[in-house]
Amino acid sequence: MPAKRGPKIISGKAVAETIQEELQAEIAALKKRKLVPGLAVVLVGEDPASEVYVRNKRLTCEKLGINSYAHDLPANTTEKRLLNLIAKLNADPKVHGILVQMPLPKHIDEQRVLNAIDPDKDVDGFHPVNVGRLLNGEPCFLPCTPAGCQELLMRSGYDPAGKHAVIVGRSNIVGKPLAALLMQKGPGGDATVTVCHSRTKHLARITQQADILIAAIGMPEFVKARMVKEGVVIIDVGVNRVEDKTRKSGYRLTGDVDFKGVSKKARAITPVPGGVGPMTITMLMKNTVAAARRAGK
Ligand code: L34
Repeated sequence: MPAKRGPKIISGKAVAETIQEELQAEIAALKKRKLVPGLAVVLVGEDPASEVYVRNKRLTCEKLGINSYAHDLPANTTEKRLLNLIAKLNADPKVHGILVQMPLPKHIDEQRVLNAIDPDKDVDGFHPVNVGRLLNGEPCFLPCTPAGCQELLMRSGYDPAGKHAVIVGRSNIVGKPLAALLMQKGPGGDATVTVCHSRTKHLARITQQADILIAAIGMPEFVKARMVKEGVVIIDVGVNRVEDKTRKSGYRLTGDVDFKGVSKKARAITPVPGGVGPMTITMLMKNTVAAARRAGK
């Protein structure tokens, strides 16, 4: 018997590079019109994972020629001060996009902060106006992680149209908006979508039906081989830090999927790191360029 080949590894890193090259051309065209896209990146407190993600976002801005405006605030910043900053950024014509990295410290009401961002600068797509537009199928800023998952599927040759996409996780950041995107009529959509979560009964029976399985529950290696069918395409959104004393950092990154086990059955799978993470960042850049283009009209 021939040796079974492993799954195709869907490299988010590589796809992100391609999209970034496309963006660089657009940014160059905007610059000829003296328009430099600007992104305000707001970080409150010192969550170590958030610090890494925010650094990656700022570095990518730099690489592409987007102006990034850093606002690092201490963990004890009041909600009022943060709202004041957002009001200033809303009014600043150099700032086309505003990103407030989540999670925020517990004493700050996240939704109140998101509601304060001008929907035309809401490059995360978290403002209720943009969430509503997404559900209605109107043009809007697409939330970065769900948009990244969709692009990754389309550009890797796994069109979700007519497929059963099962999403594990129902967060406002990933699960809910991704369900809306994949069920949307038209390119990148037309899937039959099932959303599962921590209270779902017989979860494995449902995940076993997935043609495309998206794991976004934030639990390391939650999805096991027995929970998927042969030939499934897997998008692993999880970025979990698990203790690993053999590493200098003291931890390693792992997704929400048992990569090794599931690889025996999957047709294709995203790695962690190097999968959805770089796509999230790239979609943020794409939204920022779109915001600048619109502001210049
Ligand atoms: N406001 N908050 C707001 N917008 C977002 O879109 C996010 N998200 C999530 C958390 N909070 C947010 C992100 O930016 C998750 N997220 C994110 C961004 C980048 C990466 C992971 C999550 C990333 O760069 N991941 C790398 C590994 C990074 C590492 O070494 O830790 C990867 O290759 O997966």
